[in-house]
Formats: sequence, structure tokens, C-alpha cells
Amino acid sequence: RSKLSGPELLCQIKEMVQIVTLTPDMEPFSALPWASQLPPRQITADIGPFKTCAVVSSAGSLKNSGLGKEIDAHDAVIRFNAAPTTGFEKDVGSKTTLRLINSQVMASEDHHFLSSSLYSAGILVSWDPGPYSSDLREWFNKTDYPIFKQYQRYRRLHPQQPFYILHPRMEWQLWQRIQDNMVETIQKNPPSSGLLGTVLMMSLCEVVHVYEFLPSRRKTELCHYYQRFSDAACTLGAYHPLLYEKNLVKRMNKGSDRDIYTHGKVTLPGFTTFNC
Ligand code: NCC
Repeated sequence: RSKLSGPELLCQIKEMVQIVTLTPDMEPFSALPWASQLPPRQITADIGPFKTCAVVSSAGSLKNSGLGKEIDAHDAVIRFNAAPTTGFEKDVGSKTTLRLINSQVMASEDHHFLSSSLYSAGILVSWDPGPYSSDLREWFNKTDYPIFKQYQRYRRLHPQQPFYILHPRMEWQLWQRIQDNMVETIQKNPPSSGLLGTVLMMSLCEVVHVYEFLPSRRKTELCHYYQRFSDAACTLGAYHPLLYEKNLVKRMNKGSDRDIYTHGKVTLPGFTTFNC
């Protein structure tokens, strides 16, 4: 199989990965009393389009980056899971337009998802590793973590905050792009929140700058910029096909290698800005 060029890869992702969020009319949710808590419209119909967007990975290499001002200068900023801004503004900025969270964060006791103010800024988007079939009924009967129970609780406590759930098909369509562009057979585990959020932003923005997903010269074994825990698997991946995700993003990068080295910065074009 021949290796696709950057533009070909961008087209594959644009055409083969659908950004879909759950809506109240979808089965089996439509039959459930809490379906009305789901946003009636697709996230892509409600939000944006934005001119410039920043994707802020949670990598330890953001520490001492001084990228805060540059990140905040974007029209929209997406952050992940429990990544804070308070106390880290100089390096990661303070603007949070969207926060993409995995279902583990919603369910685990130590994140205090229902009560922590960390989650009250911006628009929430959540996801849970669904079955490869992407069948909603099958997923509903066997989620990885209790995403729906926690969603209902959160919505009751914060009814005004927009909160979307990604259709699990997106995970697997994106996973398929990774697999089809790699020689090795990769594990059937969904892509990381970082890559899911990057593709989500490509559908909402004209230009997407991704920070410290491809590590800069500050590359470190420190897992997160906000924690003292070290593990190289955070950057290279264990459960998620992270190394392969990064390889793909590197190939799609429109910016310079210098930007990666100094800023950990990748530039990706929004889906509306190119034709296939
Ligand atoms: O660590 P996590 O991700 O929250 O990081 C968000 C995204 O930033 C990118 N990243 C992070 C650290 C690093 N050194 N390099 C990076 O490139 C990745 O793209 C990552 O997705 C997740 O993807 O949801 C993940 O979540 C954590 C964990 O569930 C949450 O942080 C909540 O504590 C997972 N860790 C564990 O399960 C122990 C992690 O594997 C993936």
C-alpha cells in the first residue's frame, strides 16, 4: 500500500469521519424519559464556525512553555479531561471554549465531576469507548463507564451548560483512518481524547493550532503539566494508539518543523477550507 500524502490524508479524514453527537430522536434514547436532556441539534450546527482554534494537549511539555497568551489569542480553545487553567495561565492560557472529557473522568470518584468548578466553564463534550459496531443499543447496554447515568445527573445540576455526547461511530471511523495508514496492525482501542478533539475542531474552525501533541524540545516524561506523575506512556500511548495518531498528525501538518520544535505547535486546516 502506498503512503498517502498530507492532503490525501486530510481528505480521507474530512470525508470518512463524521462528527455526530447524540440527539433526543436517536434510538434507543428516544424511548427514554431523559432523552430530552440531550441537545436537540448537532454540535456542528450549534457552535462556530470559528476562524482560529487552539487544541491544548495536557502534556507535561507545556510546563514552562509560556504559550498562554498565544493560546488565548485564538477564537476558541479546547481542553481535555481534568486539565486546569488556574495557576497555569502563563503556560496554557485561561480561555476554555470547549472541554472534551472521557467517561472515566465523569465516573471516577477522585475527579468530583458533578461538583468541581473545573467543568463549569465552556461547552462540555463527552465520549466513552463504544463497541466497534458503533451500535447505539449495544453501547447503551454496555458502556465502558456509566456515562449516561453521570450525564443525567450533571444535566440536572447544570441545566444551562451545553453538554454533548459524541456518537461512538466517530471513534471507530477515526481509528480506521489510523489503521489504514499504518503498516502494523494496531489494537482495537479508540483514539485519544486529544485526537478526537483535534478532528472536532477541524470541523468547527478555519485553522487549528494543536499545542504539545507533537512534543517540542521541552519533551519530558512528565505525564501532565498539572501533575507530578511521570510516565513515558502518556506521550507515546499504551491503551490509545497515540504514537500512530501523532504520526498521522505530523503528516497532515501545514506548519514548519521549527514550530513543532520550539512551540510544540502543529497547524491543521479546517475542513471547510479545502476541497477533495
Ligand atoms: O491524559 P489525558 O488523556 O487526559 O490527556 C489529554 C490528551 O492530551 C494528549 N497528551 C497527554 C499527555 C501527554 N504526555 N501527551 C499527550 O499527547 C493526548 O492526546 C490525550 O488524549 C484521554 O485521552 O482521555 C486521556 O485520559 C487519561 C485520564 O482518563 C484522564 O486524564 C483523567 O484522569 C488517560 N489516563 C488513564 O487512564 C490513566 C489517558 O490514557 C488518556
